[in-house]
Amino acid sequence: MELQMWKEILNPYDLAVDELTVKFNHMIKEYQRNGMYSPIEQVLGRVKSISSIIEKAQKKNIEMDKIQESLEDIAGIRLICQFIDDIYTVVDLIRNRKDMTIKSEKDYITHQKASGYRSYHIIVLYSVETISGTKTIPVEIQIRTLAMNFWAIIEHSLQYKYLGNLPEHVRQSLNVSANAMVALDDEMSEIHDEIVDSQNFYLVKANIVSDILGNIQNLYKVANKQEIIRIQDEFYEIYEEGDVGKLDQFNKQLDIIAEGYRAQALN
Ligand code: 0O2
Repeated sequence: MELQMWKEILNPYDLAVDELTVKFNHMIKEYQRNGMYSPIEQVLGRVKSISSIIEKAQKKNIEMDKIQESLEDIAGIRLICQFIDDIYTVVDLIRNRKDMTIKSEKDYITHQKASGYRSYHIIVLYSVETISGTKTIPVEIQIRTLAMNFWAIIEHSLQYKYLGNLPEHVRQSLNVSANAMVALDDEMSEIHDEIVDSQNFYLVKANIVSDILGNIQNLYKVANKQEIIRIQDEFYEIYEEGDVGKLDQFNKQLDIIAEGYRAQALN
């Protein structure tokens, strides 16, 4: 096939990778701007090189004119996450999108490959507008953790170096490091839970403080100045201690005081 032909064939794949890279990067920005944790850490995109396409087509006995229908990973997006749970969050985000349709999914995390490879693969059908009209093409989205990505990159380059015939000692090292990768991700998942817990803890504290401030504001209307000053001083003292239990207790006391004033007003 002539180089010009390749360029024409690869053009929509190029566009799809560019567009999807922008879209997924924008998701990260949206999370950050809203002060939220982003399940996506990094977005990478690539169009398979012509030599890799030819190599894969030969390996799979695909005729050159059938490449576009038969190869689903000419356009590839890689989404890197911090934690395993994030991967499944990202999978759900993709499932809910209206600008792509899921063609197939492979969960190599639950079903780790014999090589040790772990990753979640989704083939989506994605439409791009080119000067010759709308083209709908498959895009392979690989979703994996930092640890999974590290292992896969190393293994891939070793496979390349040894032309797929890994010496026994290299194979063993890759097995050991694959186990380490699983252990690292599991360990990190534990920390993930702790982070979520601590975020919830701060949310609870923020809500109690907001209730207290609302209560004090309401008491301004009914209580005398000296009592308000006493309540405020007590609040600052407890707040500085940082004990959420004490803040909650204090808030309940304020509720009782406010209730007392309400009852007085009714009599
Ligand atoms: P590249 O250079 O990364 O694009 P097949 O490729 O024949 O195994 P299939 O159906 O195309 O099968 O898809 P599969 O198994 O989902 O794998 C597609 C891609 O996943 C591969 O593309 C790799 O990127 C990655 N992958 C799958 N298995 C392994 C593995 O054992 N080790 C590593 N490092 N990566 C893997 P390509 O075209 O092989 O390579």
